[in-house]
Amino acid sequence: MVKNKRYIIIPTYKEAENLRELLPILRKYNVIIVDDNSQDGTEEICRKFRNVKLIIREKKLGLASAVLTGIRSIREKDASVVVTDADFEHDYNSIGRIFDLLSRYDFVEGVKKGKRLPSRGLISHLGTVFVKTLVPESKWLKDPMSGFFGFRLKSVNVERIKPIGYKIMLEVFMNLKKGSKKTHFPYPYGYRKHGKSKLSLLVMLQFVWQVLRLNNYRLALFLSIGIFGIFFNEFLLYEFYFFMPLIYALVYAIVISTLVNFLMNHYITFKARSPFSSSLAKFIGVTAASGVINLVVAYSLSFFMLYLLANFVGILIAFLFKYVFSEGYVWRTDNH
Ligand SMILES: Nc1nc2c(ncn2[C@@H]2O[C@H](COP(=O)(O)OP(=O)(O)O)[C@@H](O)[C@H]2O)c(=O)[nH]1
Ligand SMILES: [Mg+2]
Repeated sequence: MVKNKRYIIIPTYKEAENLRELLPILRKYNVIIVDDNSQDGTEEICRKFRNVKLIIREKKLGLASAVLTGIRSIREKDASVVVTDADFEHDYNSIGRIFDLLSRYDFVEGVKKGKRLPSRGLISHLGTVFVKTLVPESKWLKDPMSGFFGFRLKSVNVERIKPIGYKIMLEVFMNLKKGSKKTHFPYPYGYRKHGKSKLSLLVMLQFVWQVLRLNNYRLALFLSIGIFGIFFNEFLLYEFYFFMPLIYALVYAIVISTLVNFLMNHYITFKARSPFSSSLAKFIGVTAASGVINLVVAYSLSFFMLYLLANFVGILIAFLFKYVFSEGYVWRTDNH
């Protein structure tokens, strides 16, 4: 290995041809290749380089866990680490500058600049919106789907990282220690030289699961509390209607169930992460707006489909609206 504390981690699966061209340009650094038993000549190529440490895992276990295996293998506590790929999509000429930045920062995010294939650009854009909505703490990241980044080993709670799927940068970022200094680093995005991408439907589903986990299942709680609210509202209406006219019974049932919905979300889903009174005021506004959205969508769609189905679509859209605004406005958090 090289006598400096600069480590590059590259997860690989069937990248022998790319590695043949890549390893000669990384001689200045300690390179850790975590390969998932590709059996394509990767081993022979790596053995030719004294600065390369090769870790071979038994079988294909995923990109994120490969990177974590690499991180755990570093003995020097004050090491700087850059994570990259083997297929020339990342800009290897920038690695030196990322290491330089790591003398002043704890975390450097590689941000793609330049055009991409339209289909991949769209998937990546949707993924970005999805993460930023459900995990507000990730808002600082410009390219949360990126796999090109650097960090100081001692600034990360490595033992807390739970690797799943592809998005290891997001996981490292979420486990940065408090007060870490971060910066962005734009780099020109390249095209894969040899072989093909390992991105699959399974990997995309793992990403959705990862985001729901980082979201602490707030979306699921919000939905459950909402469904409970429907039954609670009906129950109240049924009881009140025994001793008051329907219009009053409706008003009481709606007001009480809306307030209970607020209290449950305030204390359970969002764990009182913003002040009670301002959250309540915003919640009432958002609830009213979502009612209007439900009405407008249901009425417009009723010209094209059964009114019950139209209303169901209206309820879904209103629900999504309400959740997005609960997360980013009613109970907005300014962490990170
Ligand atoms: N060890 C390991 N590496 C992987 C795995 N999946 C992908 N990689 C590597 O991770 C890097 C990025 O993967 P790639 O398929 O190019 O993803 P894309 O750039 O998002 O299309 C490449 O170097 C891959 O060889 C895996 O399951 N295990
Ligand atoms: Mg790639």
